[in-house]
Amino acid sequence: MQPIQLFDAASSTYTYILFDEATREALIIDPVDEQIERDLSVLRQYGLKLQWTVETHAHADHITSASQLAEHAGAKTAAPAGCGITTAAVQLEDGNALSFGGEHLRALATPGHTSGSMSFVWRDHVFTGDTLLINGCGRTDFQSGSAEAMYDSLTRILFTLPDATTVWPGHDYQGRTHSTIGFEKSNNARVAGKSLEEFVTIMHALHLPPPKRIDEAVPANLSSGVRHDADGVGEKAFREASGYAGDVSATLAYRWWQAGEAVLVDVRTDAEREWVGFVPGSVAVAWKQWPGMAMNADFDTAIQSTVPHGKKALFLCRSGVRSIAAAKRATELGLEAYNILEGFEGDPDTRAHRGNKGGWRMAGLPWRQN
Ligand SMILES: N[C@@H](CCC(=O)N[C@@H](CS)C(=O)NCC(=O)O)C(=O)O
Ligand SMILES: [Fe+2]
Repeated sequence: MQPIQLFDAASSTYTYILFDEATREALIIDPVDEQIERDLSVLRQYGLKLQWTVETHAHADHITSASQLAEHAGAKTAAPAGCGITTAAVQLEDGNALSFGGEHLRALATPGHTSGSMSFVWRDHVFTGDTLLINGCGRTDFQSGSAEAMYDSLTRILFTLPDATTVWPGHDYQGRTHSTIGFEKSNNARVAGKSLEEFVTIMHALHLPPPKRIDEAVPANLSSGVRHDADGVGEKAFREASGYAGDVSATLAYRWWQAGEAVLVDVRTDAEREWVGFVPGSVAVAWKQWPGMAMNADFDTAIQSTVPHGKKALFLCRSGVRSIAAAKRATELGLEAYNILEGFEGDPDTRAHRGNKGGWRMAGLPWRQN
């Protein structure tokens, strides 16, 4: 069985789709945001259920579609732990495996292009990202790259895979599609037969111009592809509200929470969290709104003991309705309370108007299913 190889001509990036033939569960490696329609149609055409989006590293030349695929196709996001992609649901360590149906993809730490870069092994295939390229290798001059680490990753990690292993690179700038470990070990112009010193000299002499989109791509890729200046979901996505401190985008809420300024309170029921998913580290205080019920004493007691003095309370529900009610009540109790716009799942109508940008999961922020 072969992986499906797809190409983005603008960045010369290869994206790969692997799947289990029996269950049709699939995984995508290094998806490109401009190609989301193509990728969704390939998934449909093959009848696949996308389980995972996987990054080989935080790219500097294009933006990933991981967060969009999480929303549109229900995939979970995975990325190398060392890449600082804080929004990925699974932070991969060397040797970890991702399962799709009865198949497994194994992560190999291969630093060098960036310090967190990984390659992935599936059956007798290896997806080398920008570590090993055909007759080349990824550059090592930015994003904590290191020629020494690259030499080690090539010679001690990738070149110890069986010679017949097919190599599927993250890019090719000359139209080549794949190679083998055996061929690269004996023919790769940068590394075959070269000492560490010779290799480092070659890498330091490359003097490549920086990727054109680096300033835009790296920050977006550190959030699984969410652009921070995107309409309505940017860092400044805050608006005042009456009866509570304000409405915030999921992305801004996440930043406040990560900075330790706020407590994230999930006001959905246990059943919703179990079925739909939850944010690891959030506090569960259900908001129960029965018709005719004036007060919610359990909520009052729980919320007062949950949010320490001086911290903001951020309320999250399914689509942003119960969280407003909870924020208003918390305000009456003396808290600085915010509603997270469009909740955990987002509101499909609002999303359509905004170009599908609302809600926690849509923003590519971390979440998990039991
Ligand atoms: N010209 C491309 C950048 C190409 C580039 O720097 N590619 C990186 C991968 S992100 C690389 O490692 N290239 C290796 C090489 O060109 O030898 C752009 O502006 O986006
Ligand atoms: Fe790269």
